[in-house]
Amino acid sequence: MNNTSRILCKALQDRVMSAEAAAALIPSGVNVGMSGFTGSGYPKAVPMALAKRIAEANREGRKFRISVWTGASTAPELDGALAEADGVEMRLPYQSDPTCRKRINAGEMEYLDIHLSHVAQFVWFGFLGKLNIALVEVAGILEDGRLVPSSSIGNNKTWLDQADKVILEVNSSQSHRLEGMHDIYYGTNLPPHRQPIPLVTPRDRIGDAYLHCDPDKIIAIVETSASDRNSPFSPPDENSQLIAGHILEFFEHEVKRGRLPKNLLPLQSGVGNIANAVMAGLNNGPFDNLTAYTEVLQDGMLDMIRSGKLSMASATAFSLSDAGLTEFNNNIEMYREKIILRPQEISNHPEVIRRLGVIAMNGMIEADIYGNVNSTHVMGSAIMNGIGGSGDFARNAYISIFMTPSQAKNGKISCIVPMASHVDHTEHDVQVIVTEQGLADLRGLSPNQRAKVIIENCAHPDFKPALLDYHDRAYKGSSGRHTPHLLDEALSWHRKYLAEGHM
Ligand code: 0RQ
Repeated sequence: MNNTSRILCKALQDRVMSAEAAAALIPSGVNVGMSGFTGSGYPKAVPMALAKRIAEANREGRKFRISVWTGASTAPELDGALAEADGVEMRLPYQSDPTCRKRINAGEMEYLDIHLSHVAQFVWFGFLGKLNIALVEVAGILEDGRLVPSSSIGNNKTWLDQADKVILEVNSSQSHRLEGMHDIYYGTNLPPHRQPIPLVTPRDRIGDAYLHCDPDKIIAIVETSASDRNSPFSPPDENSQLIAGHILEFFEHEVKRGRLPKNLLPLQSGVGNIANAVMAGLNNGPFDNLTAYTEVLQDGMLDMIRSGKLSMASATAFSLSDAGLTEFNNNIEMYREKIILRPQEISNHPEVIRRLGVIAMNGMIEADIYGNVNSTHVMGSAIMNGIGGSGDFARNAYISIFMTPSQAKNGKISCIVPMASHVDHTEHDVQVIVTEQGLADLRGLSPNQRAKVIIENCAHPDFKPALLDYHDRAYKGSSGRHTPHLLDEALSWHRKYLAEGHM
């Protein structure tokens, strides 16, 4: 593929049309599988044209709604526009858009928040109903109809395979040198014939660099040129740096004890400020020849590749700032040798995560004193984003780390609580908890031992006495002493925040 022409397949050229014409091919009531993962590789034009159509229909009193399935979060031009138009019946498997969040929490939009590695299998087996239309951004179409994937893969392979009809957006703002960076696994991946995934290091290629699609299913092709969302990157704040420091110290300790190799094990890192701070810490730290087996590649990992600290990164999507994207495009010849993008059922595959011994590092909303982690719900009921890939990694990792500042809302709320108001990761899947106060290594500890270490090492001093007092009284007063709780009191902790108006 060259940089001037992106639709090389002659047989498909007659299907090129405007975004409005393509959006007119999507009827109300359908399930649409869209590309997009953490703000990259999402369709930029058709969802906005569709949102306009939906808004018009709704104004005229004709209810028009579709269900939107994606890889993960997208951008205002997709989630924001469709939610604003009240055009989404069901959203899955992950979102982080403020308008979507508002509608979901107001009961105006259904949301199915599922492990990202599960989506493809759920669709293949029909657990989610029929996928009617795939709407997928690609970087180009080759002469023979093969598709050059864009800046994320997510569930695109599944959407193209499973949908009755396909609409493609061909985005010329994506570098044509993305061609060859992807690895799409087309192996037998369904029971009862499922085979082992033949991937034993993050650098292994096990598939094809292109996506395939039956040309007869392609009903529209739209040319676009807008770039990805590219959220701004802020330098790590003090808490993030402290958290990163604790994690680095922990790694050094583990290497000394012979429980981690000198170049650690493949790293998975969630998105956001803390994750970037950990990457910055590793970039200045003592470990070399690191690898990543992760979902999302942020600026921090690019920095590590550039400095030579990170020798290989496998992911399913980029999530870069504008500066990160410029750096990537300017030096793409170097980066393309060190980055592989895969479908999310492979980037997040439990079998591979366990085999590689991934070190998983994810953010959380709160953890309780026994190590149960809430990643998704404020006050046990209002969704923030979703579980995303955190569960795929946490359960199967070699070491599963959860990180948060010890307090939220300007110190009004403790992120260490007696009983998590919602549990995404149980005490059995959480091995290390870190706040700016310190790190709690929970491996090998019983619930009461864990409570002491979590409160002592991770809770903010303003909340420590109340948590110690709770645990002490629960130990004395609850019916069982294995995981002591005073049930009435446990959740009044959150009730107090509500009463004070912090949530
Ligand atoms: O809300 O901005 O309205 O004040 O939660 O909190 O501190 O900015 O932290 O951006 O790292 O997000 C768990 C949400 C953390 C994220 C979560 C409020 C806080 C703020 C965000 P405001 P911060 P982060 C890879 C892995 C699940 C998915 C995942 C997440 C907002 O990490 O979505 O891990 N994880 N995926 O004020 C009340 C508390 C709170 C609280 C924070 N205890 N009580 N509000 N907040 N703690 C990526 C993918 O899977 C795609």
